[in-house]
Amino acid sequence: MSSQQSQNRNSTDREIRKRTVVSFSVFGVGICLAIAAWLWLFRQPESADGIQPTLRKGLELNENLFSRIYSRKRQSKPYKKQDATSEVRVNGDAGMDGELDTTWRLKVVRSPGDTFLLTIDDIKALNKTEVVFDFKCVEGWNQVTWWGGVRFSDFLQKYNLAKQAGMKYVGMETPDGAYYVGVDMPSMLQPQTILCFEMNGAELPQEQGYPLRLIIPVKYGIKHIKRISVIYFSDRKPPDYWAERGYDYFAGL
Ligand SMILES: Nc1nc2c(c(=O)[nH]1)N[C@H]1C(S)=C(S)[C@@H](COP(=O)(O)O)O[C@H]1N2
Ligand SMILES: [Mo]
Repeated sequence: MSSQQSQNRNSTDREIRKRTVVSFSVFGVGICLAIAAWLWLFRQPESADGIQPTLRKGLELNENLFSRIYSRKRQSKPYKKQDATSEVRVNGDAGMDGELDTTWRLKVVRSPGDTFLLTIDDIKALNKTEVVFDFKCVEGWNQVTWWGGVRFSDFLQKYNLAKQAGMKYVGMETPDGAYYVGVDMPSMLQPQTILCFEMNGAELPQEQGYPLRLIIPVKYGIKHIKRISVIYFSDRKPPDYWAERGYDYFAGL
């Protein structure tokens, strides 16, 4: 080996060693940063729903993105009535104690302090819309089900709630206030979203939300509130039972 060659080889070895040291240092610093970030993240106080504020911000960013991407034009896949199950599952009984009768009234809050009451016949007097869709629960089950009611958009039009339709959210509650949801207005105005009073062509059974529930095929089951008693409008997110327990507020499909 000439001295020139051995000098070249030495400088190559040195170069390799230097690069190895550099890459291990970069790797080490990376690991330290990751650990520091992890510690920082999990030392932050939890928010009310038990989720780290930084992760919560991530969820909120997702929500904003998705609510923009999915416009009012989005549709849930329609099915035929024959595809619908006759044994509809019953799931979720918050706010469902006892039974309701015809003394029930729907309270509509135009704005705080400005309300009016409707009977179920007032609602049935509007055009009926039927919806057959694949109902999906976040727990992992789904079933094709058939519902009847009035489009929420028709309801707003009939009761001159155009100004309210310009707000960002709709809030709904059971009579005892034990179950409550907030839904973004674009999803409420989607043509498959109905205030529902029928299932499988017959009166809505008690355990499915008699006399009135929400059917909103572009959302997971958690938003399909049974036994609605109050409807109100807001530019701020109404409280939401499952969002407070860590689920995504938007809950879109
Ligand atoms: N009032 C009320 N509505 C509710 C719930 C509830 O616990 N209380 N659970 C929700 C959930 S998680 C699902 S999956 C659906 C189930 O509707 P079903 O019982 O008609 O199948 O109702 C939704 N609406
Ligand atoms: Mo659910």
